[in-house]
Amino acid sequence: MDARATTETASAAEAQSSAALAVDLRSDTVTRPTPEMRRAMAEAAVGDDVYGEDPTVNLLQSRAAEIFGREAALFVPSGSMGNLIAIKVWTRHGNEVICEERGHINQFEMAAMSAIAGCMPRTTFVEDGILTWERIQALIRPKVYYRAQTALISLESSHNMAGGTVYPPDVADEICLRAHAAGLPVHLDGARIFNASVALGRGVIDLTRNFDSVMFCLSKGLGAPVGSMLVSSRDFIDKARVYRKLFGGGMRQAGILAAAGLVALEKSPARLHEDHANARYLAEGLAEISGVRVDLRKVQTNIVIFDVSGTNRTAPEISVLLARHRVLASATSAHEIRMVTHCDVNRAGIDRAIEVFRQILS
Ligand code: TLP
Repeated sequence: MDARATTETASAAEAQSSAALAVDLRSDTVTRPTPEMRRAMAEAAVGDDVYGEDPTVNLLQSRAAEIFGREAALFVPSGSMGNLIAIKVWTRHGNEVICEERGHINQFEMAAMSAIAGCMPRTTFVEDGILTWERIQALIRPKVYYRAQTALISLESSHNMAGGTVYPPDVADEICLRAHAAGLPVHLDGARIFNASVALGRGVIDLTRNFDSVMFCLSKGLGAPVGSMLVSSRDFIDKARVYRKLFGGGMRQAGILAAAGLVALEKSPARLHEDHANARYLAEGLAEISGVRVDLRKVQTNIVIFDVSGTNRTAPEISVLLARHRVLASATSAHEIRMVTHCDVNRAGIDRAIEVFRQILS
């Protein structure tokens, strides 16, 4: 056997087992499929989904449409592709898309909105990430032929980089209704819409009914290994399917993945309140450490973003020290760290994270 291959395999396995031993708070994307998901994957009925013949994908799509009270849904490989497809459906080259400055579509999607959809982001910064109609209205271009035209508004709830904040339903509804009156569609990057739903105690239909399209992720807090969904009208989904293929996202026996997604969709929302309680407990624990500043009002879901400038260390330095003690977190800037709770970290793990944090700063 090739010695190099053996070494690589060993180090990949080592990396996996040390990540498994770690308290991994880098993201809720790091979860591993549950035994129930793995069983469902092994037993999934499959077919060629490009031909629309995968029964498990079709079931996932019809359940997602039903849960969101929409005509249709589409299984896509990632949240980023789902957002890009929505932008493509709603816009043409040379259009503008209004979003909050730290929105995932603006900061973390490889400038795909411009590189692939040919659109310019038109952004504004709001401390808690929650746009209002007043803010948006000021960014809409006048309808004159010599200005680029606004074609889409995109909101994010929960707002990842604002620390998991959620749109109050009346604020989101007002934006959607006024946008429609102005002839503009509104897309929701609802990667974590189930977290928003749990935080607000309102069903996802209720929170999303006025949006023209919604993307949500199966592979974040819901714990599936791969995949996101677009939900909307039949007409939108028919167009979205074309763009999914154009972007290389046409999958074949994808029922293997959809099977885990179905388990995630049916079972996981009911346990998200545990992640929220852990995030609050974590935030309160961190807030007691000297030099750490946490805005507890923003800790509404499973994300805690906090400021470490008072510790005399930078956020990247702290995250390296934490990693040495197998507590993993992401530095999101020179002085801010993000920790995300999820189903693979329990209360004991949170206690360990707080304790290690306290130790490395003392
Ligand atoms: N977010 C990831 C990173 O890309 C930052 C994370 O660790 O939080 N919308 C939102 C609001 C997201 O947070 C993410 C992923 C996506 C879209 C994209 O989903 P994927 O990773 O499936 O492309």
